Amino acid sequence: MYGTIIEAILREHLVSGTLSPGEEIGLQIDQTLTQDATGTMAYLQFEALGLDRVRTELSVSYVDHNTLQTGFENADDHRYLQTAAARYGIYFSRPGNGICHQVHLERFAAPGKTLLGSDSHTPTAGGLGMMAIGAGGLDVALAMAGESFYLRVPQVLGVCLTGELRDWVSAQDVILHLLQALSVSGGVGKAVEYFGPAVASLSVPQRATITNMGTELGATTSVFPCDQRTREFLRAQQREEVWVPLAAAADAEYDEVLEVDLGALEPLIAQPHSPDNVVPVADISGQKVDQVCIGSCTSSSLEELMTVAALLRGNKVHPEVSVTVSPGSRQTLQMLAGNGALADLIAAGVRILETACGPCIGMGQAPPTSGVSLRSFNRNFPGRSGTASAQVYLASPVVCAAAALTGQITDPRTLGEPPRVQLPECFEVDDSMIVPPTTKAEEVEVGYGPNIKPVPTGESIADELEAEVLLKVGDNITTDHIMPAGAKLLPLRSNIPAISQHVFERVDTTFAQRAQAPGSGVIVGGDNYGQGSSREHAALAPAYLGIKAVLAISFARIHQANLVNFGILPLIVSEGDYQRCHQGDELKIEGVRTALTEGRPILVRNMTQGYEFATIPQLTPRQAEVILAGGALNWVREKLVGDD
Ligand code: MIC
Ligand code: SF4
Repeated sequence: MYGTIIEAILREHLVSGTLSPGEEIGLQIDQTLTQDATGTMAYLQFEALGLDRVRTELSVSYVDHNTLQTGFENADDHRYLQTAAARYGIYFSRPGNGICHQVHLERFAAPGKTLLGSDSHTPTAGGLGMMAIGAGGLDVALAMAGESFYLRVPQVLGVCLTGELRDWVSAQDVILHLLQALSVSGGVGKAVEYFGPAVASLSVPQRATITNMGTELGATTSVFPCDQRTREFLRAQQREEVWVPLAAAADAEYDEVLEVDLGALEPLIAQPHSPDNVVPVADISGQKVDQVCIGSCTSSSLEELMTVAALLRGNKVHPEVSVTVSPGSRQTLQMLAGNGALADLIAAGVRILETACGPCIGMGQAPPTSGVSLRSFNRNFPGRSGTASAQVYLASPVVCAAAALTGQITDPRTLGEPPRVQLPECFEVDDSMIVPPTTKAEEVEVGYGPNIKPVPTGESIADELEAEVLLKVGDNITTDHIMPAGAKLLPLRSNIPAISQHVFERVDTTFAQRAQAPGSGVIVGGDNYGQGSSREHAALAPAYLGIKAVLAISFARIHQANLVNFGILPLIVSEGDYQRCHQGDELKIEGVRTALTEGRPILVRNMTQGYEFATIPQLTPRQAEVILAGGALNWVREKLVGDD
């Protein structure tokens, strides 16, 4: 990683450890962000640390995921978040102000700084040269308390961009191309750094689309250089003062290099049910669609939505297609309203939704039974849309707009000349929906509604575990499988006892009940277990049900850290042992504490089948201490007491 931007930012923020790939380091975090679906837990955990004020340079609390308010629960969460923000010195971006990643890019992100966010798409801010990383809420709470953020040093994958995007080809096609090449686990343990002559041809919002969806590669983060285009963007946001030039050294060494010729790309589309199931749009054109949703933190910038509006101007959406647009931020919505593009969308028959995550996280707009939905989003995991039988496809906003007009998947190149939009020199800056920290914090009373329950704390792990394999699942299991979201469940994010009853319900409706009865159990998973969202509920809720360990061939980064934070043992098993183990098998795991202390493999006896196999705890020495302490909150408390 010598000479890379990633190395420079890591070095400048290094608190402990050395910069060799795979080693755990402690990083100083400059900024944090949270959103409402993960934020309530993060702030409850921050409160449990007993500090008066955050110790970061800047922390922002956004409300964007759950804005439906189908009952008092959300409204109470919003009140809690707003009062906690005021109490602890945090900026509060009110519901309606936009999706956290879009607003952060526009208003707060700063090149060369570190950002930790309790949302997996936090790397969006890498589009302007920030080292932005997604994590569980507890890690963000600890960063707000001034503690280091721990991560394994990633390898640096350098992506050299050459050529220039052709007509109708978008930034989303660049990342869909990478997903096709590398798969949803191709970026695990890596950070992606873009360089090359074509970087300058991409605007900051285009770069942010690419870094945003870099999350789907499993990458720790994705970063673009900070150049004159970044400076123009920051100037247009009236924030030029945060600009600093950032580029890799001429002799920079990447662990791996991949070249992408932008000029060779064509419009691409991810088919159900994985973002890496990518084919050229032309290959499946003619497939009828029932729904088109444009928006999300991936592709909802002013430029993209103006292009969509220009394409729809004077036309009507297909009568059998329900078309929605959710602008990424209030700034974008306001500017679309001001320049007439919003009127064009409305006239074309588009359903305009709130500036929020909306359909992306199943908050409304569930497709019809077996319906085909085309979305400019980043994830099409099974059931995430709210309809189990839906077929969700992912593509760029122009591909979505083309289908909105024709009623079928359409290669936009068949539509002739693309619309050219003229972007204004300046964005309309109005931060009135962002409440800054108050100077009278001590007078603020934090409001807890009845649905906000305390965060359960873990117990230190026993030396001997006897547990049944409650569930065996395959490869690439997502946190949407483990802890589903959507309109019914997001209101329960502040209530672990209630939400835990829904763990794995899309896979096995009996899971929660079966897990809770004995009070201990293990899960067996394949490759890349826990990919996707950063939601710590996918660890916290199983821990609440009594899950003690997950045995998997490999783990996704954020989920592995969340398991450790809540005291669940992540154990690596070989492919053969994975195959051999069955659901319902009784396992005996002995000498756990000694093995963890000594950093040794842990032997597991399969009592049902009568054989023994070795597992490797996937833990750094610090993480072993955390598991021994019964989770990160206990570990930090012990550490703070020890420091006194
Ligand atoms: C997602 O896109 O899955 C989410 C919803 O934004 C999650 C966070 C959450 O589950 O609250 C993420 O990406 O981390
Ligand atoms: Fe929101 Fe979807 Fe982005 Fe997650 S991926 S932050 S749900 S818009």
